[in-house]
Order: sequence, then structure tokens, then C-alpha cells
Amino acid sequence: MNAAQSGAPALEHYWMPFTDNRRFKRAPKMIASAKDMYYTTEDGKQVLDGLATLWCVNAGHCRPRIVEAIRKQAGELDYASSFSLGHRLPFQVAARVAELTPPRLDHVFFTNSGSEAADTALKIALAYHRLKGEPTRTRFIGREKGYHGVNLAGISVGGVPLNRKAYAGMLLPGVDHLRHTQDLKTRAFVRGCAESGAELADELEERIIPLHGAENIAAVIVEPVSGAGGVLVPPQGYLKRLREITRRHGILLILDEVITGFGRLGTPFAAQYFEVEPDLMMFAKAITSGTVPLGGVIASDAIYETFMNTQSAGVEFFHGYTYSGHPLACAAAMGALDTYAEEKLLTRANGALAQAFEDGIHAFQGAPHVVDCRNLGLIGAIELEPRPGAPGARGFEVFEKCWEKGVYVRPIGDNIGFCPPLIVEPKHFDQMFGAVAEVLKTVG
Ligand code: PXG
Repeated sequence: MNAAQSGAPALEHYWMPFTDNRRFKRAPKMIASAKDMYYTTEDGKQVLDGLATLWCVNAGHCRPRIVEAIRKQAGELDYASSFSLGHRLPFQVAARVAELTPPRLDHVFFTNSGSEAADTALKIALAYHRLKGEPTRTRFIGREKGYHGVNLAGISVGGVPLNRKAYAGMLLPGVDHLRHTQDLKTRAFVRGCAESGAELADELEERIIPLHGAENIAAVIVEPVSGAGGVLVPPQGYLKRLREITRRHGILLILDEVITGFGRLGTPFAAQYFEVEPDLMMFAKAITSGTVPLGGVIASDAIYETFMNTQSAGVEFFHGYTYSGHPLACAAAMGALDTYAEEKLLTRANGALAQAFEDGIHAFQGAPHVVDCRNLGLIGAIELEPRPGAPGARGFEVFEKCWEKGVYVRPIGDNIGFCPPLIVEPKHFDQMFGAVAEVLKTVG
């Protein structure tokens, strides 16, 4: 039967994101449906979702509360703008997000994605300093291996070289980067946060602030645990130190919680896990458990009040998206937040479950090609030695062979990322890590 007879679509029209299109289209991996921890492929195979798909399906797939909320909303109010009009849902979702975040983070600006949340957070920072009478604060400090989406501002403060390479001449000016925190020589195979390395944050005060001048720096932006940079867990005390230094110098701290938000570390947000209160926090992905695009930035009272109180009447912030606060996305968020609350998922990545996950990851120490194992809460990775002259090839081979065995894990270069839905059970760890262990024996 040819493709037309089987009803399969032509493949050339869809330009797939972050994909080797030619390779995929030679041997497509097509998913037909999903439920809880598993996908079903078009050829009827069950595949365990070991990455909450793209670090976002925290409640598991096709959960009834979320499905029903979206269905109902689509028939009731399909779309309404938030530009000088309102409907209840985004107000309700914003209040629930504010309840889950640290005390002084209270005001949510909705976007559709994490990339837009990055642009939004950076723009809030610039406009805030200007309103405060400090218009020279325009520089941003990101971190090597940081990932803040793919828009030009996000890749400028981000530190994933391949995402920046083609646009090198056109990135935002005035950006500097902190060193990343990984060090295979002194901190490989550490369980959770390493005891050493907090001093890496001092680079901000010792090198970057003297070089650029604190009065010229708007914000520092980091992920609490970097995800797409390879799952890098911060050293103990590192984020607290960044917070102290930024506060001392009037620099805003933006935490990008697009992956860590909504229970990944066993607390609603990583800010609570690390006991650090940022000025701005970005979220996306798991706010709807990945079902409908929604992201946002939650701002501190001080920032919001500056916008509201220091300007004469009129629009306080010239920014917004057609779909900011979209009814379907907000309905999905309510369904996801209800599911998280009812099933206590936001504190599940803790205790015995997180310990079993950690033990499973660290059992790879000594396995073929493995040069590091990292974990925190229910996020982790193993790092493989790259094949000489072919970085990423070994990681991709592991991904493909695991898929054949019915397990989806994500290659991030030569790192293999693990980030299961928060409904995961120990038996799923056995399946996931078991498949990777078998595959590693067969990878050259
Ligand atoms: N910040 C972080 C920390 C992210 O992980 C974004 C921002 C951007 O979100 P949107 O919704 O615009 O994609 C992300 C997204 C990977 C991978 O290779 C990770 C992401 C996206 C695509 C690929 O693991 N994270």
C-alpha cells in the first residue's frame, strides 16, 4: 500500500522544528494517541514517555479534568481578547499561579510560550528601570548553556552555541554570560546539588559588574536547573549567592522556570526548593501540562506597582500578544492545576520516588560511554562521551534505539535527558532505565 492509499499525509510540507527533517522523513516516527505515561504509535506500539514529551506533560497524557475543561471551553467562549476587554479565566489562572509562587510574586503577564516569556521578562526589566529613573540599566547577563527559547532576545541571553551560530552578528548587544556550573573533573557523578561550586556565582561581582558597571545592568537571567543545555544542577548555595549579589547591586534576578515550574523538583517552583525569591519568574509548558500553548511571567509587587504608580493614565506597558490569556489555554491551565492539586503532583517529586529516580540514574556510573550522571527531583541526565568527530551522534543513536524498544528519552547532544510525567511509578523507572542500559551495550 502506498502513502496515498493508506491515508498517510505527504511529509515535505511540514518543516519540522529542531529536527533533522531529511532523516525523520526517511523513517518517520508517528504518534497516533497518548494516555497517561504512554504514547501509541501509528503502527500500534506503546512507547513510555520518559521526558514528559518536551519537559511539559507533568500530569500525564489526556487526563480527564484537562480534556473536559478544554472541550467545555471550546463550546462556550472560543476566544476573547484581553486587550481592553476581559473574561474570567486569565484572572482566575493568574490568581492560582500567584498562590503557588513565592509571596511577593503576584502579577502574571500571559504569553503563549516560554520564548515569548523570555522576551516579556527582558522587556519588563528594561521598562522598569527606565520608570525608576535608571535608564542606563540596559545590559543583560545570561549564562553559558542557558536556554531561554528561540527568539532573538532569548538566544542572545542563552548560551547554547548551535542556537546562536547562524545569527551571531545580529544578537542583542550589551549581553554578557556567566560561566556554566558543570565541571566533569571535580563534580561528575554527584547526586543532587554539588557541595562545591557556589563560588562560580561570584564571577558576577568579581568580573562582570566591575567590567560593565552595575548601573548599566538590568537583569541576570538563569534557569534554576538548566534543561536543554544538558540538565545542569546548580551547586549548593549558588542561586542564593546570585540573589544576594543582584540585590546588592539593584540588578533584577529573572528565574526561567519553564521546565522547573509546576512540581519538577518536588515544590511548586524551584524558587521554593532553593529558597530564592526572584524579581521575575517565567513559566510555560506544564502550566497546561503541555496541552494548549500558554506561558507567562510573574512579576514582584515592587515591579508591578512601579508600572501602575509612576505613570500618568494610559497603557502602562506597551506589550502583549493576540492570544495573551486565551480562553482555551486558560481552561486547560485550570484543568491542569486542579489535577496537580487533587493528585498532589506538585510535591510528588520528593522522598522515596525521587530517591528511586536518583538511584536509577546513578546506576549508570560505570556503564559504557557514561561520563556523568546528574539528577534533582524528577529531572536528570546521563552524559555520554562524544564519538570522535561526531558530537551528538552517540546520543541520537541511543534515542533511536530506545524508541525501538518502546521508551522515549531525549538526546541533548550526547546527554540523555530524563524528565517523566509526575504521575510516574517506580515500575516505569525500571522500564526506562532498563531500556537505556540495554541500548548502551549495543552502541558503538
Ligand atoms: N525556557 C526554558 C528553560 C525552556 O526549556 C523555553 C524557555 C522556551 O519555551 P518555548 O515554549 O518557546 O519552546 C524552554 C523550552 C530541548 C528543548 O532540546 C527544550 C525546550 C524547547 C525545545 C527543545 O530539550 N525548552
